[in-house]
Amino acid sequence: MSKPEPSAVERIKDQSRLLRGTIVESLADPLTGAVRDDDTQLIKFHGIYQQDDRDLRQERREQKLEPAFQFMVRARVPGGLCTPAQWLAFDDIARVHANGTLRLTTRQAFQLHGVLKRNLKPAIAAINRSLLDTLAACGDVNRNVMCSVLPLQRAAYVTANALAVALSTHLLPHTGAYHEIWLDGEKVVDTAQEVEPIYGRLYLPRKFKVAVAVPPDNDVDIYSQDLGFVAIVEHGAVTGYNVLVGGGMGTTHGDLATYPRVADVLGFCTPDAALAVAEAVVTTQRDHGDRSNRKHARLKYTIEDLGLERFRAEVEQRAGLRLEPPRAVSFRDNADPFGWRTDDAGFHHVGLYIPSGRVTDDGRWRALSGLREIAARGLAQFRLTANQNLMLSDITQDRRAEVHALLEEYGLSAPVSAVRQRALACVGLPTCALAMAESERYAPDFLTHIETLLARHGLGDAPIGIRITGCPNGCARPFLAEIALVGKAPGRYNLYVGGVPDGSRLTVPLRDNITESDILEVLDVLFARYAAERTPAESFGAYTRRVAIVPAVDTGREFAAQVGRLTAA
Ligand code: SRM
Ligand code: SF4
Repeated sequence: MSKPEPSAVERIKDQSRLLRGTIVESLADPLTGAVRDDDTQLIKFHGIYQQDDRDLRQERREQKLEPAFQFMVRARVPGGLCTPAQWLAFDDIARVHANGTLRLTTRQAFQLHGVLKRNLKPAIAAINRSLLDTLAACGDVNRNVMCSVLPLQRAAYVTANALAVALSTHLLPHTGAYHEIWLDGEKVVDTAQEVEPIYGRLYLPRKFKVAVAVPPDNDVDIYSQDLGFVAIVEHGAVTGYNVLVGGGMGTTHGDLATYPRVADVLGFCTPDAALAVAEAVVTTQRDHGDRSNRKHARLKYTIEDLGLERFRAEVEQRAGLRLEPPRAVSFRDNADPFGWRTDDAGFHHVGLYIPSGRVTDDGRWRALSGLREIAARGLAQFRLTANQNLMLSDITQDRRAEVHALLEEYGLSAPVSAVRQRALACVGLPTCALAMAESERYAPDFLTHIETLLARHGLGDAPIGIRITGCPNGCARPFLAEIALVGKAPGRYNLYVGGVPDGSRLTVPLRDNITESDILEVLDVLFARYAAERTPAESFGAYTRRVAIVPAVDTGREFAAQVGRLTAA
């Protein structure tokens, strides 16, 4: 059988001279707000997406104008840890070069929206001056490396965070393109001589995601990552990591060959072996991943195709070591910690709720202004969480009262229901080109309906995890939620239930393509039963599985089979 043709993106990467393409020429073209077609793929590796304001599409079409092109810029923040000075820098960049809001993402990164082409270079230069950058925040490379945020066992968290930073640095592309294009760095004279030691000139077949978790917190949703390191902590110190591989969320409506997948446990490695193991996993994916079908190119499919045993053997051979049997771990929760905590070294931390990660000023809730003030006074470190929230951390005893007062003054400690605190919603409309339905803009209203329903059934404080996405790509990791809505068309969603609070099990497809009133009707019945029949401390997701409201679905293929049954019905 002949080898399938590489995908169009492979051709673009191949001809790009290590990610240069014609980005410089695209930026210089004053006749359009867009970049050239091939460059739209290449700028992703530089942390940029070309978008247009979808709210304005129709009007602009009628006026025979080109779409309102603008760019989303994503900055890598390894482990989500950002200094007050960096927070201030992003606050400033958002006002001067973007739409005046900051967006904290589900991967602990910053996103700026609404950046015009002419503002890209100054924005990226300013980000780099803050000692963060946008290189490899998107594209077929390793993305922002995540790490649990709550440093209660301080030494273990410092080690875990250091690993996240080391992984991020180790897996960065080596091309000089980024510095040349955005920072006026010296031009590489002969790009043919330039090498990408880990990726090679075609980079990876698809995006790649890594996280480090510190049990019992699974705030980074470790089972959804291509590669996860689970810290094994003994007597306060990290003795090694369980290595997880092959998690992923993305699916395509109507394509049963695509499915979300919970990561497998590959084995245990010592701390000094972690980088070698990571590199071996990455290069195995580089060499074995599917380069013809991008819908089948993530590591999860490579592992399904190779089999876990062969995959492990390949990784061990490349890393030059044997993985040990995994250690026993148990996770408590994949949500963020909220409110005040004190770690074992006496530092204080406070988890703040940021609705869908959008930092802005909205009535009495003035996050943009309040957080700027806290940053300006240098009162705390800023930890972006994997659930779009923020932890102000490392606050000393003598500054705690001052932080507390500022949080009150700016409305940031106003009480919020448990269900709202745990909710995630992806960006969706109007910026996301792939959105089929509203998500971030819909979440507040939908959650109000849910709060009403829960109250009606005496479940007011039930901490049920709800996640909404505007399409099945899974950016808010919906397929690990207790309840998920996934956009199918304007005002229509697929409904899923049955994930569990520790983030270890997939949701189960329950209804296809239904409206808000249908969703609320289904949930009304389920909440009534849950209120009456749950066992003490039983989560909503675990309940739906126990009483078999949903069929058993644990693997990606079972998930796809259930989608097939639903859509055929
Ligand atoms: Fe995502 C594409 C937003 C986390 C799976 N994601 C996109 C794009 C760039 C749309 C596009 O390609 O044109 C979205 C930009 C929207 C906008 O206007 O800002 C987008 N993804 C996001 C963010 C901002 C969601 C959020 O509300 O926070 C998250 C940014 C993370 C970051 O800082 O790097 C984000 N995306 C995720 C996650 C969650 C995670 O990584 O933990 C996933 C699921 C996990 C996974 O990858 O399996 C995710 N995004 C996708 C996919 C589907 C990938 C797949 O395997 O099929 C796409 C589409 C694609 O790659 O083709 C996508
Ligand atoms: Fe866009 Fe879909 Fe991701 Fe939401 S899940 S941000 S709609 S790609």
